[in-house]
Amino acid sequence: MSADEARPTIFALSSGRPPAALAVLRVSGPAAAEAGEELAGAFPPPRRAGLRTLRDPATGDPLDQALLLWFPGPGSATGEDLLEIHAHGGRATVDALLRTLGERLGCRPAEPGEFTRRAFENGRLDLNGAEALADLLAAETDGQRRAALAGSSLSGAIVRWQEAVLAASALLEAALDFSDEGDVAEAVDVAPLLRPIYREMHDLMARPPAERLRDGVRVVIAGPPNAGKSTLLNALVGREAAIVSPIAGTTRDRIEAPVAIGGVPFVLTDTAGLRDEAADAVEAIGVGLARDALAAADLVLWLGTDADVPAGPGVLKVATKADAAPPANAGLRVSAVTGEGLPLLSGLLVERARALLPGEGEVALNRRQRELVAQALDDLRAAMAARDPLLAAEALRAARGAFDRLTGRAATEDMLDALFGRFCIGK
Ligand SMILES: Nc1nc2c(ncn2[C@@H]2O[C@H](COP(=O)(O)OP(=O)(O)OP(=O)(O)O)[C@@H](O)[C@H]2O)c(=O)[nH]1
Ligand SMILES: [Mg+2]
Repeated sequence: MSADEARPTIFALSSGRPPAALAVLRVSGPAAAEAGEELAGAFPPPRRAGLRTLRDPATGDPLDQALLLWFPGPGSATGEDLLEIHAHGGRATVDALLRTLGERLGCRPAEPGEFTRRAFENGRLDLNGAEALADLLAAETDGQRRAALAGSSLSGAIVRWQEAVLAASALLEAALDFSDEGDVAEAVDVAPLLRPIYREMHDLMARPPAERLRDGVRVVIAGPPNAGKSTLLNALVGREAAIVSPIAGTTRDRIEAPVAIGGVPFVLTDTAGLRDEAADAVEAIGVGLARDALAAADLVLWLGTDADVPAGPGVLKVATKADAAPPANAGLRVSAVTGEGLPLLSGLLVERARALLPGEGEVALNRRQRELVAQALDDLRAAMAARDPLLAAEALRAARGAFDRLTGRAATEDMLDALFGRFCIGK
């Protein structure tokens, strides 16, 4: 029995939770054909839909009428034999089909991300492609969706980098092979081969990180007690996320509210009012948390006086209670009561946030990718600077190792578990 035959055949509901008009079930693995034929009889030709009656193989009872799609491996999404069943999406139908598949020898329910993991293991996509796919499935805004689509093009860039480094390595090895002992390949200069990809990787590192688009731009609302911070948060997110009261010191914890404004993902954070003399120990803790939040913010909405504006970039001054009180600062006047200034403030936030996010359709690196690209950049720099071709060859070998970890060719089990665990069952 080959290793492939030993692999369990997995199945799952790949579409959303029933009831729904349709349910898409997928069966992948060496026993997919056998299980499917017992269920549905002869398959339609590969990659063509065919209507079949599905039957319980034990009793012959009809279970459903469904469209079948047959993708023989290795040219399928998972790289192995893959059957797609487009059935009716009622709960009882889906349950009956899953139960029947589960009772088949060699078929077991798939774990989260297992279909994608098999695609990765069978070379259908690399680790970056899998990450881009996970981002695409998690995308809630248009920008996230576009970035996820752009992310899959990183794999192509890495192939080019690998080729350039391999060409440089070959040049060095050849020179080392042919040189005399005393005259070690002084004429070999790999820099012209490496400089273009070095520049490309360097530019990519300078771009805004992918996490900010995935997790949202962090906007912290800060200022003295009773300034109207919680009221402003509620107005911006359009729901009562934070308690509002006329008592100074109402907010003690950090309150985070994710929201999409103008298609841009934000996490707005309401904080305890900043004052030196906190009323009690709990408020003092809240003030400490507020200062931490300020330090980690991408943007700050400052509701206090001009004199107290916190240091750092990305501070927008906002003068609240425009309907009732004199402005606290020279910033934008807003009122939660009349709505004055709120659309303008939302617009300003979106404009500032866009500058902090990856450009539309641009590849952006996530933390894992940045660490590995940074390592490869160090190695390339060392290779270009090395006078000794042996050292240069060694540095290029290290760069190739970093690329292998980037594509997942040298990925660890823990890393793979963490990534594929992000997927839902059926993907
Ligand atoms: N007239 C008017 N009152 C406002 C406005 N915004 C907030 N308030 C009132 O100001 C008081 C304090 O509002 P909060 O939003 O709780 O203020 P805060 O800055 O979160 O206060 P702490 O959490 O205690 O630091 C409440 O009574 C609000 O109703 C506004 O735009 N106009
Ligand atoms: Mg508050």
